[in-house]
Amino acid sequence: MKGTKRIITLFALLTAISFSSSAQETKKEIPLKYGATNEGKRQDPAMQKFRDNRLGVFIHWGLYAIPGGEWNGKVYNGAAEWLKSWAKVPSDEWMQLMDQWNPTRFDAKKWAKTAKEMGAKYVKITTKHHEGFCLWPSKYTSYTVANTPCKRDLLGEMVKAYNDEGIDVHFYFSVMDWSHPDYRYSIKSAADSIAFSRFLTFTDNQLKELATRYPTVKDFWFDGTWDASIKQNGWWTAHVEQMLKEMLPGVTINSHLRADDNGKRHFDSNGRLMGDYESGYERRLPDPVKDLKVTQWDWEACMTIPENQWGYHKDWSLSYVKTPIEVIDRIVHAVSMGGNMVVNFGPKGDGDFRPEEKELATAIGKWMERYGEAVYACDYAGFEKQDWGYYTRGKNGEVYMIVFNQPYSKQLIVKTPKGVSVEKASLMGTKENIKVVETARNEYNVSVPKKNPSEPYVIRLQIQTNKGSKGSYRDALT
Ligand code: JFZ
Repeated sequence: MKGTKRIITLFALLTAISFSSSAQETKKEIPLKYGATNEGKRQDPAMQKFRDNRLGVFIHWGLYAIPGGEWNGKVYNGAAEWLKSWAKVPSDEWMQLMDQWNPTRFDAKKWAKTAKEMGAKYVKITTKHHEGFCLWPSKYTSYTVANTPCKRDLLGEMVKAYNDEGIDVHFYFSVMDWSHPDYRYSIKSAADSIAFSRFLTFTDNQLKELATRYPTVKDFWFDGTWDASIKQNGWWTAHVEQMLKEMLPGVTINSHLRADDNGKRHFDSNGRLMGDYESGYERRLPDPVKDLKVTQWDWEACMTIPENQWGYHKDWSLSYVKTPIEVIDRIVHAVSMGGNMVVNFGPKGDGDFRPEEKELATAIGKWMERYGEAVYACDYAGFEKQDWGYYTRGKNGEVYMIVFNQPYSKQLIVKTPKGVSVEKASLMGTKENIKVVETARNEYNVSVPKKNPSEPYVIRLQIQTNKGSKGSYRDALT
């Protein structure tokens, strides 16, 4: 009896607490079975590694690399990996490309070396893109490398080669599969529902197969999850996340996979991030001033080198192609806001990279070798953005200024948060100390380097917190 009484009291107390806290909240919590599972950023070692890596490469490689954007003599300007769709090629006809899949110049070790030299800490590989062709010999479909003249397990060779170079392997996986007769864009009938549930079992099998065959995989980046059929089956996306996490402790999953009970994607109906990191920044980045909310969660952006070509396209003259400095700018931009950046490569059908990509990888690698300290394991610094470039913050609290725009005044303005002072500045990669002058309360002029560097450079700031202004500067009284 005593015990029951105690439970009742406890219950009354808990109800009172939950009532008073919900009274303070403006929005009512929507009950969800398949909503977010994490509270805030994951802080376990696997997630920290994901975050500290900061720079990755994407590999888009599939049958689309053979036609390279051209079908029956017509060159399509759209993304090359979507050619089947642009040219309205039936799936069985498209899959005949498998007879030509024989990448004689493919050398996984060389690929891994290129990524390493570029300074990438991880690689995201398209195990299967929308077309449905698998880079591993899947038991569950005949559309795989095993049934091509090549026959080799290309994915397995890549996993080994990248891992041997110390590079983490992430798997890109498209749920939408143009080759599968049971795939549905939406569920409109009982027959659709039966077919689609077969399709989901097929997908589960493929995912389990990948997780079992390649247990060193660190991450799954899902794609092709935007159709109504998947939004109508939010439960399945939660199940996949759970299944992979049980099979591969520490594995990270992108928000792209997920839909909740109400078909809401990325963020659940209560506004919480689903999956472990937000993956909606595709060829775009958050505004460094207006979108600071992104610093509250983990996120990863990805970008193409031309405007929008992920798979190999034979004619890059059809769109603007970014320069190495523009790519480096985007990498730093992402890190300055607490995100990762993945730079895409679309190897050719023969297994070689186009020269432009090789040159870009070398140029990025050179810069990263010199200034990577301001990128790897760095995060949002909490300083107000200035026009000269971006700030990042290292693990020991040091703040980096990555200067992309050299000012005529020869002074780089730094505004510090309240109670934070700049003690010292030095030019990364040299012994040069940089002059710092306090110009107003929480404002400094940091001089540009004596000799104008011919590339974006990094100034390392030693800062102090909980310290008042050194000078006699006061805020204006209004
Ligand atoms: C998808 C694919 O359709 C495309 O071919 C490529 O593989 C790319 C990496 O992913 O396209 C996307 C993915 C995400 C968004 C937009 C297009 N997004 O989040 O806005």
